[in-house]
This record gives sequence, C-alpha cells and structure tokens, in this order.
Amino acid sequence: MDNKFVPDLGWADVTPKHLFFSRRAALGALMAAGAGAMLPSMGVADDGFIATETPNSFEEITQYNNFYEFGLDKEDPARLAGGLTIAPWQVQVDGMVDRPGVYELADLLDGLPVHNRIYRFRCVEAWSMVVPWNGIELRALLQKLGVQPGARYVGFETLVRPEEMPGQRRAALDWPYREGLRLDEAMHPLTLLATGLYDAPLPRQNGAPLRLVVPWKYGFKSIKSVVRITITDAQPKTTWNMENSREYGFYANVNPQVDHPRWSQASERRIGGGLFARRQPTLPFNGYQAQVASLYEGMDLTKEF
Ligand SMILES: Nc1nc2c(c(=O)[nH]1)N[C@H]1C(S)=C(S)[C@@H](COP(=O)(O)O)O[C@H]1N2
Ligand SMILES: [Mo]
Repeated sequence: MDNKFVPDLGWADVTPKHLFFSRRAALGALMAAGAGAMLPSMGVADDGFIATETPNSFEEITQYNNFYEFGLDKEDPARLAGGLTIAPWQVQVDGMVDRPGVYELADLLDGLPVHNRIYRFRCVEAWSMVVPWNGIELRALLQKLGVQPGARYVGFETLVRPEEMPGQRRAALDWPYREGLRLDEAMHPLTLLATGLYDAPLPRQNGAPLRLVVPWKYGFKSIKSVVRITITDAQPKTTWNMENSREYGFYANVNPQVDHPRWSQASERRIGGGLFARRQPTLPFNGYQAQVASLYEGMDLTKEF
C-alpha cells in the first residue's frame, strides 16, 4: 500500500514538522522549556477530524487493549498477538455489491487515499484515549466496490484462527467477532478503516492489518483484524449485542445520558491521566454530535442505544 497522505488535519497541520517527527523528544523539550501549558489545545479548532486533547502515547495505545481473540486481560493482546500472520491478508467482500470477491489487502485498498485522523476513543467500560490513526474512509472503499440499490447495512467479521489467536481456543465469545453499521453510518466521512497509528503500520494488538474506527460509538463497534465485509439489506448480527442485548445495543452511540445497566456512562477515565486524575465528563456522541446527530433524528436513543 502506498502512503498518499492527503492533507487532513493531523499533527502535520498543528505541529511544526521537526516536532511532528519526534514528538516524544518535542514533549520533553517543551516541558523543559516550561511550555507544557501550551500543549493541550494544540492550537486548532476541533472540526471533528481532530480531537483537541493531547493524544495518548504509543505505549498507552498499544499496551492497554481489548481484543478477546487474545485473552480477556488488557495486557493479553500486546503479549500474545505477536504471532499473528498479517501478510498475506485477504478480505472477502460479498452481498449487495457490484464487485464482490476475495481481495488481497493491497488490491482492496489500492487507489484509496490514507488520511491522518486524531480521534477520541471511548470504550463502553468507561475509559477513553485519544488516538492518531492513519486509515482510509470506509465510504471511499464502498464507493469503489459499488454498493447496490436496496443495501442498508454493512457487516464485518474478524479473522478466526485459533492456532494464532489463543483466546479463540475458548468460547469466550461466539467467534468470529462480528460488527455492523447502518449504511449511512458506514458512509459518514468520520468512519475509518484504520491501517496505521502514529504513522506506523497498525500493531497487531490494535487490529492489524485493517480495523474499523467509528469514533462516536463505543469501542466495541470498532472491529479489529477484518477479513469479511458484507453489504446487506438486513441488520447484521453483532457480537456484544448477541452476548447481552440488554447491555449492548446495535447502535452503541456514546451517550452520557444512557447508563450501562451496571455502571454510569456520564463520565470516563482517560488512560494515562495518572492515579489521581479526575474523571472527565463523557460527551454526547463522544464529542462528534455536530457531525453525526442528524443521522439519528427521530429516533429514541434511550430505546435504540
Ligand atoms: N475482533 C475484535 N475487535 C474488537 C474487540 C475484540 O475483542 N475483538 N474489542 C473491542 C473493544 S471492546 C474495544 S474498546 C476496542 C479496543 O481497541 P484498542 O485495543 O485498539 O484500543 O476494540 C474493539 N474491537
Ligand atoms: Mo470496549
């Protein structure tokens, strides 16, 4: 895959180039210069494609993960995903689409621009991060594949390979992990298929080589290591909804006013905030309300959660 970065808002826009390429060193230098107070806003307006908060470190993003195919603990994916074969990687495209088939990943993504997007990421467990992704817009892929009239949803499946995914040797979930979006959600410009983070190829524990990122929804919608994309007229079955439909809906839009039956969703713990950091308020649609609320006009979001 080539690296045709289009000029989205990313660090390249908000940070001088030499700092962009060595942000770790830059942070140290700024702190030493007593300029730490300048950091949090990064100097740009939040237009929905960039979060104004400071991104989490590469270490935080890659050492604290949910990826049940490798185990249930946050440390398991980083510890156990190293043996996953991610090249070659094929993706099956089927359903109501003009160009179905089994694609090599490079062919699937060929010609689609890679964007830099700094997104807030909110897990349903009430922790959050800020992640600098690289990826293609799902809508660009869907346009390339040719969605047929009458299609209403897109379904996704994760790889099943228990030899390399030790968590799949037990029935912790009903494998494969499955997710889905309504077609208008899938076509929204915020919806990414991530191929990288911090301008490096996506680490295995984060869902290499291809994972969905839907920043206004709880993290479980952002399915990892995708091997199948199905365009359909019926709402796809989704893993956590199948596990417990009372606790996890199909939509899973971040909503501080609809609590999980077992805990509040009104606030969240930002990873890396330190032991004594205050919880911060959770934002409607994870802060992307202006961009996505219109998708849900007329819906009762307390019922369709
Ligand atoms: N295939 C698969 N995708 C998955 C999961 C999983 O267990 N398996 N966990 C989900 C959950 S609950 C979250 S919060 C995010 C975590 O992504 P991260 O580890 O990159 O932060 O991945 C989501 N995608
Ligand atoms: Mo999650």
